[in-house]
Amino acid sequence: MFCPNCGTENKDTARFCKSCGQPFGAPAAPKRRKPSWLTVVWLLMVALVCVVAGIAIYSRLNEEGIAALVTFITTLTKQTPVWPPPSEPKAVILPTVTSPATATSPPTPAPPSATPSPTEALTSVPPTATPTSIPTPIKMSGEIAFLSERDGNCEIYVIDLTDNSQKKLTNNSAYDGEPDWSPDGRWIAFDTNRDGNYEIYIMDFDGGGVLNLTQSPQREREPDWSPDGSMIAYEAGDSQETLEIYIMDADGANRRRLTNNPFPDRAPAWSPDGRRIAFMSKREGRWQIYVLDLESGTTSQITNHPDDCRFPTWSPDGRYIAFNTLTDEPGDNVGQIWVVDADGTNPRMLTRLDRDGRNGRPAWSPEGTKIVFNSNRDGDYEIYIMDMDGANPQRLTYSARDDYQPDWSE
Ligand SMILES: [Ca+2]
Ligand SMILES: [Ca+2]
Ligand SMILES: [Ca+2]
Ligand SMILES: [Ca+2]
Repeated sequence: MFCPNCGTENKDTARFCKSCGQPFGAPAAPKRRKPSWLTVVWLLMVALVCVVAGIAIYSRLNEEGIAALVTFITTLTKQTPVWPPPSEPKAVILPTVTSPATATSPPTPAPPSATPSPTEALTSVPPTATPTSIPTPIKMSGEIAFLSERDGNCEIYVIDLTDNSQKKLTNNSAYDGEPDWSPDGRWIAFDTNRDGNYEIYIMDFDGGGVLNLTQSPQREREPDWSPDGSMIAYEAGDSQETLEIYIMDADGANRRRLTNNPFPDRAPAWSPDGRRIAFMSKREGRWQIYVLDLESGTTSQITNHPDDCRFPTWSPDGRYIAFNTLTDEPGDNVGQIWVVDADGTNPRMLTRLDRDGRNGRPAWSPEGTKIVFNSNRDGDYEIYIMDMDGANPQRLTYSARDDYQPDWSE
């Protein structure tokens, strides 16, 4: 080794320089300074300040901030962010779907009552396919007379609602139609051209006792018994355009004309109190419903509808008049059943179809809770019953030919 003092080379084992006497020996390890107590206190204070500051910052951060921070940190470490911490699985609550029908929306202003407008039917009648079998018979009281062409000719049939059985009352090659029950249910008035032109006939409830009441060269049709059974109202004229309203005794005597104007007046319907007769008239251009007061002789217009209004019929309590509308636009052949208060207010449509179809010829049940009518909604005409608000339509006939013009026995 060389002496660090004089540079003289000495033996590696020498302890002193042979030239200058410098002692060699192992270099002394540097002395480590022990940390003083002040340094320890200082570090503890710094750590305490950091903890306090961390708690303060944590308490001021919201969860989103912390979550973002965690996300940032975990992104750096390529771990899936988890915030908030996983908890117990919760039940899945699907959002409530609010249908348009029940959605809360501003009420639609009511149309002016002077001009009847179609109102939403309480229950619409969806188109249905023609059933292949007749369903369970409807159990109700009374009988419904109607016209059917099921045997190739217009004949009058009766459905007994207690067992849904049907029987044929007329049997000839002429037209037989527009049946109307007498109030006591013993007779049915109808019209037929079996004697050459249309006459008012009556027959008993099983088709016997047929009697021609009018025997005139005019056409007499659409009979309607008075509520006490003593008289019959009907339409008569030389042609379809000259029809007027008439009444006669139930034996055909004492015929009197009630209307007299250049326009056709048709289909009389006696009010339950016997004081008024509703009918349809074309005096305003379209068929509309009118009511004639038999005491005063005054006539009131009941409907003012853009479509034809036809075949009025009183509810048994006299409060309402049912009728049917019929559009006559080409290709738009739709008929609906309506009810209006007997004074002409509050018209409402009971039927509504999504496709073309004719609903017509309404007649009331004896209790006034149901309405029978004819409709070709399923193809050819059939007889249907519905509640007086239009709900629960039920089909009564299933023949392949037309069934129409129903009337419910009282
Ligand atoms: Ca016939
Ligand atoms: Ca006649
Ligand atoms: Ca007339
Ligand atoms: Ca039919």
